[in-house]
Amino acid sequence: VSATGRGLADVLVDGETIVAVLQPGSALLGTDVAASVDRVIDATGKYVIPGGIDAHTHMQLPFGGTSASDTFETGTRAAAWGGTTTIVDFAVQTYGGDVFEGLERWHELAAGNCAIDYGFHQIIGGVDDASLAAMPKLVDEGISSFKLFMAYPGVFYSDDAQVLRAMQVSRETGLLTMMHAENGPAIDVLAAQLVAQGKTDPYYHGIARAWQMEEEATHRAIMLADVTGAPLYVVHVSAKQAVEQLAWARDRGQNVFGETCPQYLYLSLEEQLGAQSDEWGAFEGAKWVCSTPLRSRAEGHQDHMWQALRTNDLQMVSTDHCPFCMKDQKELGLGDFRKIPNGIGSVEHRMNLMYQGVVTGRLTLERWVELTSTTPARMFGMYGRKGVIQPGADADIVVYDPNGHTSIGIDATHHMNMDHSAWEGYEIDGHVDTVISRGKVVIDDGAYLGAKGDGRFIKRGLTQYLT
Ligand code: DUC
Ligand code: ZN
Ligand code: ZN
Repeated sequence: VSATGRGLADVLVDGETIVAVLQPGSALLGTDVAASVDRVIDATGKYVIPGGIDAHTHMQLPFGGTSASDTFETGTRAAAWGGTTTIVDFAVQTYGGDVFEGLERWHELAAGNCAIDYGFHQIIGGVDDASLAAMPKLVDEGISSFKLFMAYPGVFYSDDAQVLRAMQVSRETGLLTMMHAENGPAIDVLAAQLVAQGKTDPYYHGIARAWQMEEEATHRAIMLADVTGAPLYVVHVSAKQAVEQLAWARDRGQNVFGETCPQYLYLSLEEQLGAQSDEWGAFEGAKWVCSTPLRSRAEGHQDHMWQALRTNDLQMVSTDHCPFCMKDQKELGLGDFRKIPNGIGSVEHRMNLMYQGVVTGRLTLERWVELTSTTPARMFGMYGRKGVIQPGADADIVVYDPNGHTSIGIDATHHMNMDHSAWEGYEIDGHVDTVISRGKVVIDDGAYLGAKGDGRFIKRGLTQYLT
Protein backbone atom coordinates (compact mmCIF):
# COMPACT_ATOMS: atom_id res chain seq x y z
CA VAL A 1 0.00 0.00 0.00
CA SER A 2 1.33 3.42 -0.90
CA ALA A 3 -0.12 6.90 -0.62
CA THR A 4 -1.34 6.59 -4.19
CA GLY A 5 -2.54 3.03 -4.54
CA ARG A 6 -2.40 -0.61 -3.64
CA GLY A 7 -1.56 -3.84 -5.39
CA LEU A 8 0.20 -7.17 -5.12
CA ALA A 9 3.99 -6.95 -5.21
CA ASP A 10 7.23 -8.46 -4.04
CA VAL A 11 9.63 -6.01 -2.44
CA LEU A 12 13.29 -6.82 -2.84
CA VAL A 13 15.74 -5.45 -0.30
CA ASP A 14 19.51 -5.50 -0.62
CA GLY A 15 21.38 -4.37 2.47
CA GLU A 16 19.75 -1.18 3.73
CA THR A 17 17.97 -0.32 0.51
CA ILE A 18 14.91 -1.28 -1.49
CA VAL A 19 16.19 -2.37 -4.89
CA ALA A 20 13.04 -3.51 -6.65
CA VAL A 21 9.28 -3.66 -6.40
CA LEU A 22 8.27 -6.58 -8.60
CA GLN A 23 5.17 -8.32 -9.80
CA PRO A 24 4.59 -11.32 -7.53
CA GLY A 25 6.75 -14.25 -8.53
CA SER A 26 8.83 -12.26 -11.04
CA ALA A 27 12.10 -13.55 -12.32
CA LEU A 28 14.92 -11.04 -12.07
CA LEU A 29 17.74 -11.27 -14.61
CA GLY A 30 16.76 -14.85 -15.25
CA THR A 31 16.88 -15.93 -11.61
CA ASP A 32 14.04 -17.03 -9.41
CA VAL A 33 14.09 -14.21 -6.88
CA ALA A 34 12.49 -16.15 -4.03
CA ALA A 35 15.03 -18.94 -4.39
CA SER A 36 18.05 -16.66 -4.48
CA VAL A 37 17.50 -14.39 -1.47
CA ASP A 38 18.63 -14.88 2.14
CA ARG A 39 15.21 -14.50 3.63
CA VAL A 40 11.63 -14.32 2.44
CA ILE A 41 9.00 -12.67 4.62
CA ASP A 42 5.61 -13.91 3.53
CA ALA A 43 3.14 -11.03 3.75
CA THR A 44 0.27 -12.81 2.06
CA GLY A 45 -3.00 -11.28 3.22
CA LYS A 46 -1.23 -8.42 4.97
CA TYR A 47 -0.38 -4.83 4.13
CA VAL A 48 3.18 -3.86 3.29
CA ILE A 49 3.59 -0.16 3.99
CA PRO A 50 6.44 2.34 4.28
CA GLY A 51 7.59 2.61 7.90
CA GLY A 52 5.79 5.21 9.96
CA ILE A 53 7.34 8.65 10.39
CA ASP A 54 6.45 10.45 13.60
CA ALA A 55 7.54 14.02 12.95
CA HIS A 56 6.77 15.35 16.42
CA THR A 57 8.34 13.73 19.49
CA HIS A 58 9.96 15.03 22.68
CA MET A 59 12.32 12.41 24.11
CA GLN A 60 13.85 13.62 27.39
CA LEU A 61 12.29 17.09 27.03
CA PRO A 62 12.92 19.22 30.14
CA PHE A 63 9.53 20.55 31.24
CA GLY A 64 8.21 21.98 34.51
CA GLY A 65 11.17 20.89 36.61
CA THR A 66 11.26 17.34 35.25
CA SER A 67 12.03 15.63 31.94
CA ALA A 68 9.97 13.51 29.59
CA SER A 69 10.33 9.92 30.79
CA ASP A 70 11.32 8.26 27.52
CA THR A 71 14.98 8.46 26.61
CA PHE A 72 15.98 8.23 22.98
CA GLU A 73 16.67 4.57 23.70
CA THR A 74 13.32 3.63 25.24
CA GLY A 75 11.23 5.95 23.10
CA THR A 76 12.62 4.89 19.74
CA ARG A 77 12.37 1.21 20.70
CA ALA A 78 8.70 1.73 21.57
CA ALA A 79 8.26 3.51 18.24
CA ALA A 80 9.72 0.49 16.43
CA TRP A 81 7.32 -1.83 18.23
CA GLY A 82 4.49 0.27 16.85
CA GLY A 83 5.65 0.36 13.23
CA THR A 84 7.37 3.74 13.27
CA THR A 85 10.85 3.71 11.71
CA THR A 86 11.72 7.42 11.82
CA ILE A 87 11.10 10.16 14.36
CA VAL A 88 11.80 13.86 14.15
CA ASP A 89 12.45 15.16 17.66
CA PHE A 90 12.93 18.73 18.86
CA ALA A 91 16.33 20.07 19.85
CA VAL A 92 15.84 22.87 22.36
CA GLN A 93 17.24 26.38 22.56
CA THR A 94 15.85 28.64 25.31
CA TYR A 95 16.11 32.33 26.01
CA GLY A 96 19.69 33.57 26.08
CA GLY A 97 20.96 30.13 25.07
CA ASP A 98 22.99 29.30 22.00
CA VAL A 99 21.14 27.56 19.15
CA PHE A 100 24.04 25.29 18.27
CA GLU A 101 24.71 24.33 21.89
CA GLY A 102 21.08 23.22 22.09
CA LEU A 103 21.44 21.21 18.91
CA GLU A 104 24.73 19.70 20.05
CA ARG A 105 23.11 18.62 23.31
CA TRP A 106 20.35 16.80 21.41
CA HIS A 107 22.90 15.07 19.23
CA GLU A 108 24.65 13.87 22.39
CA LEU A 109 21.39 12.55 23.85
CA ALA A 110 20.42 10.67 20.70
CA ALA A 111 23.66 9.49 19.12
CA GLY A 112 24.27 5.78 19.62
CA ASN A 113 21.02 5.34 21.53
CA CYS A 114 18.27 5.17 18.93
CA ALA A 115 16.58 2.03 17.64
CA ILE A 116 15.39 3.77 14.47
CA ASP A 117 16.47 6.72 12.34
CA TYR A 118 15.91 10.20 13.70
CA GLY A 119 16.07 13.83 12.67
CA PHE A 120 15.67 17.08 14.56
CA HIS A 121 13.65 20.23 14.34
CA GLN A 122 15.06 23.16 16.30
CA ILE A 123 13.00 24.82 19.02
CA ILE A 124 13.83 28.51 19.11
CA GLY A 125 12.75 29.47 22.61
CA GLY A 126 14.58 32.75 22.53
CA VAL A 127 14.39 34.81 19.35
CA ASP A 128 17.15 37.43 19.55
CA ASP A 129 19.89 38.77 17.30
CA ALA A 130 22.15 35.80 18.03
CA SER A 131 19.55 33.10 17.36
CA LEU A 132 18.30 34.88 14.24
CA ALA A 133 21.86 34.96 12.92
CA ALA A 134 22.36 31.28 13.73
CA MET A 135 19.15 30.00 12.16
CA PRO A 136 20.20 30.07 8.48
CA LYS A 137 23.13 27.78 9.34
CA LEU A 138 20.69 25.10 10.52
CA VAL A 139 20.03 24.20 6.89
CA ASP A 140 23.58 22.87 6.49
CA GLU A 141 23.12 20.78 9.63
CA GLY A 142 20.14 19.00 8.08
CA ILE A 143 17.68 20.87 10.29
CA SER A 144 15.10 22.32 7.93
CA SER A 145 12.40 23.41 10.36
CA PHE A 146 12.14 25.32 13.62
CA LYS A 147 9.41 25.61 16.22
CA LEU A 148 8.19 28.75 17.94
CA PHE A 149 5.80 28.97 20.87
CA MET A 150 3.04 31.56 21.24
CA ALA A 151 2.42 29.87 24.63
CA TYR A 152 4.49 29.26 27.78
CA PRO A 153 5.57 32.83 28.71
CA GLY A 154 8.90 32.79 30.47
CA VAL A 155 9.86 29.39 29.11
CA PHE A 156 9.63 28.94 25.35
CA TYR A 157 7.43 31.93 24.48
CA SER A 158 7.93 34.33 21.59
CA ASP A 159 5.94 37.55 21.33
CA ASP A 160 4.58 38.74 17.97
CA ALA A 161 7.67 40.84 17.23
CA GLN A 162 9.89 37.81 17.77
CA VAL A 163 7.62 35.59 15.70
CA LEU A 164 7.70 38.11 12.89
CA ARG A 165 11.49 38.34 12.87
CA ALA A 166 11.91 34.54 12.91
CA MET A 167 9.37 34.20 10.11
CA GLN A 168 11.41 36.61 8.02
CA VAL A 169 14.32 34.18 8.36
CA SER A 170 11.95 31.36 7.43
CA ARG A 171 10.97 33.22 4.28
CA GLU A 172 14.59 33.93 3.35
CA THR A 173 15.99 30.45 4.00
CA GLY A 174 13.10 28.09 3.27
CA LEU A 175 13.24 26.78 6.84
CA LEU A 176 9.69 25.73 7.71
CA THR A 177 8.15 27.65 10.63
CA MET A 178 6.39 25.28 13.03
CA MET A 179 4.05 26.98 15.46
CA HIS A 180 2.61 26.14 18.85
CA ALA A 181 -0.45 28.33 18.38
CA GLU A 182 -2.08 29.19 21.71
CA ASN A 183 -2.36 32.61 23.32
CA GLY A 184 -0.09 31.89 26.28
CA PRO A 185 -0.29 35.21 28.16
CA ALA A 186 -4.11 35.16 28.16
CA ILE A 187 -4.18 31.46 29.11
CA ASP A 188 -1.88 32.10 32.05
CA VAL A 189 -4.27 34.75 33.44
CA LEU A 190 -7.27 32.43 33.07
CA ALA A 191 -5.35 29.57 34.69
CA ALA A 192 -4.30 31.70 37.67
CA GLN A 193 -7.90 32.84 38.17
CA LEU A 194 -9.17 29.26 38.13
CA VAL A 195 -6.58 28.17 40.70
CA ALA A 196 -7.49 31.17 42.90
CA GLN A 197 -11.10 29.93 42.84
CA GLY A 198 -9.96 26.50 44.04
CA LYS A 199 -10.43 24.92 40.61
CA THR A 200 -7.19 23.00 40.66
CA ASP A 201 -8.07 19.61 39.11
CA PRO A 202 -6.52 18.50 35.79
CA TYR A 203 -9.80 19.18 33.98
CA TYR A 204 -9.32 22.94 34.43
CA HIS A 205 -6.16 22.81 32.34
CA GLY A 206 -8.47 22.43 29.35
CA ILE A 207 -10.85 25.14 30.57
CA ALA A 208 -8.01 27.67 30.83
CA ARG A 209 -6.68 26.68 27.42
CA ALA A 210 -10.00 27.43 25.71
CA TRP A 211 -10.41 26.81 21.98
CA GLN A 212 -10.68 30.59 21.46
CA MET A 213 -7.06 30.83 22.61
CA GLU A 214 -6.07 28.36 19.90
CA GLU A 215 -8.19 29.89 17.16
CA GLU A 216 -6.90 33.38 17.92
CA ALA A 217 -3.24 32.38 17.96
CA THR A 218 -3.65 30.31 14.80
CA HIS A 219 -5.12 33.31 13.02
CA ARG A 220 -2.35 35.56 14.29
CA ALA A 221 0.30 33.10 13.14
CA ILE A 222 -1.35 32.92 9.71
CA MET A 223 -1.37 36.71 9.36
CA LEU A 224 2.26 37.02 10.46
CA ALA A 225 3.16 34.28 7.98
CA ASP A 226 1.27 36.11 5.25
CA VAL A 227 2.95 39.44 5.81
CA THR A 228 6.40 37.83 5.89
CA GLY A 229 5.76 35.19 3.21
CA ALA A 230 6.90 32.40 5.54
CA PRO A 231 5.68 28.82 5.12
CA LEU A 232 3.78 27.82 8.25
CA TYR A 233 3.11 24.43 9.82
CA VAL A 234 0.81 24.49 12.85
CA VAL A 235 1.49 21.65 15.28
CA HIS A 236 -0.96 19.69 17.46
CA VAL A 237 -4.16 21.27 16.13
CA SER A 238 -7.10 20.31 18.36
CA ALA A 239 -9.86 22.94 17.93
CA LYS A 240 -12.20 22.78 14.96
CA GLN A 241 -12.07 26.58 14.79
CA ALA A 242 -8.29 26.41 14.33
CA VAL A 243 -8.80 23.98 11.43
CA GLU A 244 -11.21 26.49 9.88
CA GLN A 245 -8.48 29.13 10.10
CA LEU A 246 -6.01 26.82 8.36
CA ALA A 247 -8.51 25.99 5.62
CA TRP A 248 -9.21 29.69 5.13
CA ALA A 249 -5.52 30.48 4.83
CA ARG A 250 -4.98 27.66 2.32
CA ASP A 251 -7.94 28.88 0.27
CA ARG A 252 -6.23 32.28 0.18
CA GLY A 253 -3.22 30.53 -1.34
CA GLN A 254 -0.93 30.59 1.66
CA ASN A 255 1.59 27.83 2.31
CA VAL A 256 -0.04 26.81 5.56
CA PHE A 257 -0.18 23.23 6.86
CA GLY A 258 -1.45 21.51 9.98
CA GLU A 259 -1.03 18.31 11.92
CA THR A 260 -3.22 16.75 14.54
CA CYS A 261 -2.44 13.95 17.02
CA PRO A 262 -4.29 10.78 18.04
CA GLN A 263 -5.33 12.31 21.38
CA TYR A 264 -7.38 14.98 19.58
CA LEU A 265 -9.15 12.33 17.51
CA TYR A 266 -9.99 9.96 20.34
CA LEU A 267 -9.91 11.61 23.77
CA SER A 268 -12.11 14.39 25.14
CA LEU A 269 -12.43 16.95 27.88
CA GLU A 270 -15.60 15.22 29.10
CA GLU A 271 -13.72 11.95 29.63
CA GLN A 272 -10.98 13.85 31.42
CA LEU A 273 -13.59 15.42 33.72
CA GLY A 274 -15.00 11.97 34.47
CA ALA A 275 -11.62 10.34 35.11
CA GLN A 276 -11.35 8.79 38.58
CA SER A 277 -9.16 6.15 40.15
CA ASP A 278 -8.68 4.70 43.61
CA GLU A 279 -5.10 5.82 43.64
CA TRP A 280 -5.48 9.33 42.28
CA GLY A 281 -9.17 10.30 42.54
CA ALA A 282 -10.00 13.07 40.05
CA PHE A 283 -6.27 13.66 39.58
CA GLU A 284 -6.39 10.60 37.31
CA GLY A 285 -7.20 13.11 34.55
CA ALA A 286 -3.60 14.32 34.75
CA LYS A 287 -2.56 11.49 32.44
CA TRP A 288 -4.42 13.37 29.70
CA VAL A 289 -2.97 16.82 30.39
CA CYS A 290 -1.27 18.03 27.24
CA SER A 291 -1.13 21.28 25.28
CA THR A 292 -3.05 22.03 23.21
CA PRO A 293 -5.57 20.35 25.55
CA LEU A 294 -8.24 17.74 24.93
CA ARG A 295 -11.40 19.33 23.54
CA SER A 296 -15.10 18.91 24.24
CA ARG A 297 -16.76 16.06 22.40
CA ALA A 298 -20.13 17.84 22.74
CA GLU A 299 -18.63 20.68 20.68
CA GLY A 300 -17.66 18.22 17.94
CA HIS A 301 -13.91 18.82 17.75
CA GLN A 302 -12.91 15.14 17.41
CA ASP A 303 -15.30 14.46 14.52
CA HIS A 304 -14.05 17.62 12.85
CA MET A 305 -10.41 16.46 13.13
CA TRP A 306 -11.27 13.17 11.40
CA GLN A 307 -13.11 15.05 8.70
CA ALA A 308 -10.21 17.46 8.20
CA LEU A 309 -7.81 14.54 7.76
CA ARG A 310 -10.05 13.15 5.05
CA THR A 311 -10.51 16.46 3.22
CA ASN A 312 -6.84 17.48 3.56
CA ASP A 313 -7.56 20.54 5.70
CA LEU A 314 -5.06 18.78 7.97
CA GLN A 315 -2.20 17.02 6.25
CA MET A 316 -0.55 14.73 8.78
CA VAL A 317 -0.74 12.95 12.10
CA SER A 318 2.15 13.06 14.57
CA THR A 319 2.01 12.20 18.25
CA ASP A 320 3.64 15.10 20.16
CA HIS A 321 4.96 12.16 22.19
CA CYS A 322 5.93 13.74 25.53
CA PRO A 323 5.50 11.11 28.26
CA PHE A 324 5.53 11.71 32.01
CA CYS A 325 4.86 9.17 34.76
CA MET A 326 2.08 9.82 37.25
CA LYS A 327 4.44 9.09 40.14
CA ASP A 328 6.98 11.88 40.76
CA GLN A 329 6.11 13.66 37.51
CA LYS A 330 2.42 14.33 36.81
CA GLU A 331 1.86 14.39 40.57
CA LEU A 332 3.90 17.60 40.78
CA GLY A 333 0.58 19.20 39.83
CA LEU A 334 -1.51 17.78 42.70
CA GLY A 335 -3.43 20.81 43.97
CA ASP A 336 -2.45 23.00 41.01
CA PHE A 337 -3.02 21.83 37.43
CA ARG A 338 -0.52 24.43 36.16
CA LYS A 339 2.29 22.33 37.59
CA ILE A 340 1.32 19.10 35.81
CA PRO A 341 3.97 18.44 33.16
CA ASN A 342 2.20 18.66 29.81
CA GLY A 343 2.26 15.66 27.56
CA ILE A 344 0.95 12.25 26.51
CA GLY A 345 2.96 9.24 25.35
CA SER A 346 1.72 7.82 22.05
CA VAL A 347 4.73 7.09 19.88
CA GLU A 348 4.08 3.36 20.12
CA HIS A 349 0.42 3.53 19.15
CA ARG A 350 0.09 6.05 16.33
CA MET A 351 0.07 3.58 13.43
CA ASN A 352 -2.47 1.33 15.17
CA LEU A 353 -4.69 4.20 16.30
CA MET A 354 -4.72 5.73 12.84
CA TYR A 355 -5.44 2.37 11.23
CA GLN A 356 -8.71 2.42 13.18
CA GLY A 357 -9.68 5.28 10.86
CA VAL A 358 -9.53 2.74 8.02
CA VAL A 359 -11.48 0.16 10.04
CA THR A 360 -14.25 2.68 10.76
CA GLY A 361 -14.39 3.94 7.19
CA ARG A 362 -13.07 7.42 7.95
CA LEU A 363 -9.85 7.03 5.96
CA THR A 364 -8.77 5.00 2.97
CA LEU A 365 -5.80 2.68 3.31
CA GLU A 366 -3.83 5.00 1.05
CA ARG A 367 -4.70 8.02 3.16
CA TRP A 368 -3.53 6.15 6.28
CA VAL A 369 -0.11 5.72 4.68
CA GLU A 370 -0.08 9.28 3.42
CA LEU A 371 -0.93 10.82 6.83
CA THR A 372 1.52 8.71 8.82
CA SER A 373 4.48 8.33 6.49
CA THR A 374 4.47 9.85 3.01
CA THR A 375 3.39 13.38 3.86
CA PRO A 376 5.68 13.60 6.91
CA ALA A 377 8.56 12.60 4.62
CA ARG A 378 7.69 15.25 2.04
CA MET A 379 6.83 17.93 4.59
CA PHE A 380 10.14 17.55 6.35
CA GLY A 381 12.50 16.97 3.45
CA MET A 382 13.08 13.19 3.54
CA TYR A 383 10.89 11.93 0.71
CA GLY A 384 12.44 9.46 -1.72
CA ARG A 385 14.63 8.07 0.99
CA LYS A 386 11.77 7.76 3.49
CA GLY A 387 7.98 7.60 3.18
CA VAL A 388 7.78 5.38 0.10
CA ILE A 389 8.51 1.84 -1.03
CA GLN A 390 10.44 2.28 -4.25
CA PRO A 391 13.87 1.37 -5.61
CA GLY A 392 16.53 3.50 -3.97
CA ALA A 393 14.55 4.21 -0.80
CA ASP A 394 15.74 3.11 2.62
CA ALA A 395 14.28 -0.30 3.42
CA ASP A 396 11.93 0.98 6.15
CA ILE A 397 9.01 -1.38 5.80
CA VAL A 398 6.15 -2.55 8.00
CA VAL A 399 4.09 -5.68 7.51
CA TYR A 400 0.71 -4.92 9.03
CA ASP A 401 -1.86 -7.62 9.67
CA PRO A 402 -5.41 -6.30 9.29
CA ASN A 403 -6.73 -9.50 10.82
CA GLY A 404 -4.49 -9.27 13.87
CA HIS A 405 -5.41 -7.65 17.15
CA THR A 406 -3.61 -5.39 19.62
CA SER A 407 -4.72 -4.78 23.21
CA ILE A 408 -3.17 -1.70 24.77
CA GLY A 409 -2.34 -2.30 28.39
CA ILE A 410 0.48 -1.35 30.74
CA ASP A 411 1.87 -4.84 31.01
CA ALA A 412 4.67 -6.48 29.06
CA THR A 413 3.08 -5.40 25.78
CA HIS A 414 3.75 -1.75 26.60
CA HIS A 415 7.18 -0.42 25.73
CA MET A 416 7.12 3.28 26.50
CA ASN A 417 8.84 4.23 29.75
CA MET A 418 5.70 5.19 31.64
CA ASP A 419 3.82 3.94 34.70
CA HIS A 420 0.47 4.31 32.94
CA SER A 421 -0.85 4.69 29.44
CA ALA A 422 -3.21 7.33 28.16
CA TRP A 423 -4.45 4.55 25.88
CA GLU A 424 -4.97 1.79 28.42
CA GLY A 425 -7.89 -0.46 27.49
CA TYR A 426 -7.92 0.43 23.79
CA GLU A 427 -8.57 -2.60 21.62
CA ILE A 428 -7.07 -2.27 18.16
CA ASP A 429 -8.18 -4.14 15.05
CA GLY A 430 -4.84 -4.77 13.38
CA HIS A 431 -1.33 -5.68 14.39
CA VAL A 432 2.21 -4.66 13.53
CA ASP A 433 3.80 -8.00 12.59
CA THR A 434 7.19 -7.19 11.13
CA VAL A 435 9.21 -3.98 11.13
CA ILE A 436 12.26 -3.49 8.94
CA SER A 437 14.44 -0.49 9.65
CA ARG A 438 17.03 0.27 6.95
CA GLY A 439 17.05 -3.36 5.92
CA LYS A 440 17.32 -4.83 9.42
CA VAL A 441 14.36 -6.76 10.80
CA VAL A 442 13.86 -5.11 14.19
CA ILE A 443 10.41 -6.43 15.12
CA ASP A 444 9.68 -10.01 14.14
CA ASP A 445 6.64 -11.87 15.34
CA GLY A 446 6.52 -10.28 18.78
CA ALA A 447 10.27 -10.13 19.33
CA TYR A 448 12.55 -7.11 19.31
CA LEU A 449 15.70 -7.92 17.33
CA GLY A 450 17.19 -4.44 17.09
CA ALA A 451 19.75 -2.72 19.24
CA LYS A 452 20.37 0.76 20.49
CA GLY A 453 22.52 2.58 18.01
CA ASP A 454 20.82 1.01 14.97
CA GLY A 455 19.20 4.37 14.27
CA ARG A 456 21.15 7.09 12.47
CA PHE A 457 20.75 10.84 12.26
CA ILE A 458 18.92 11.91 9.11
CA LYS A 459 20.10 15.15 7.56
CA ARG A 460 16.91 16.53 6.13
CA GLY A 461 16.49 18.79 3.12
CA LEU A 462 14.06 21.68 2.83
CA THR A 463 10.37 20.86 2.77
CA GLN A 464 9.34 19.22 -0.50
CA TYR A 465 5.88 20.74 -0.24
CA LEU A 466 6.94 24.05 -1.73
CA THR A 467 8.40 24.99 -5.07
N1 DUC B 1 2.74 20.30 24.57
C1 DUC B 1 2.80 19.22 25.33
O1 DUC B 1 1.77 18.61 25.61
N2 DUC B 1 3.99 18.82 25.80
C2 DUC B 1 5.21 19.45 25.48
C3 DUC B 1 5.12 20.73 24.81
C4 DUC B 1 3.81 21.04 24.27
O2 DUC B 1 3.67 22.01 23.56
ZN1 ZN C 1 3.66 22.52 21.29
ZN1 ZN D 1 5.39 19.21 21.00
